[in-house]
Amino acid sequence: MQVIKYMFQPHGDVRGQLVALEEFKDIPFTIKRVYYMYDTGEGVRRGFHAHKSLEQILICIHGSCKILLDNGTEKKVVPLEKPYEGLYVNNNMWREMFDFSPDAVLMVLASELYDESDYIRNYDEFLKFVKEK
Ligand code: T46
Repeated sequence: MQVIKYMFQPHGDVRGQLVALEEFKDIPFTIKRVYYMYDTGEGVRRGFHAHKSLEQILICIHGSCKILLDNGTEKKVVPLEKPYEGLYVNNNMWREMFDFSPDAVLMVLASELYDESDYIRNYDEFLKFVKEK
């Protein structure tokens, strides 16, 4: 499984750091939605689903967390620890987010608006879906 992690260019000076993200320049799709999660409780694991067509970039803009990626045959755990790194998560990929530090803010840039019908929330259905692809 190929893990695609983007290293964004911080514009740093004596004032600190600034990262700018533009669609089709830093992000490989049109950004239709941004959401973020914070105040994630200790030991919480989120996700447990795949998407039929959604593409996303996950950026832990504060603190740290880990992402489990599972394409149906292989699994990989990717730590997100820097505000300038972004994990590309394609469709057809089971994902779980865990090991959130108490101060973690996980921001997600998404290629589509929220659509519950794009979710595959059952793991057996996910395996069937990727096998049929
Ligand atoms: C994903 C991972 C990385 C909305 O109303 N709009 C939204 O855009 C989103 C993302 C969620 N919601 C609602 C739906 C649920 O009632 O917020 C609630 C929590 O969503 P969910 O349980 O799907 O959250 P996670 O953390 O399990 O998964 C989220 C995204 O849903 C998902 O697409 O890839 O983060």
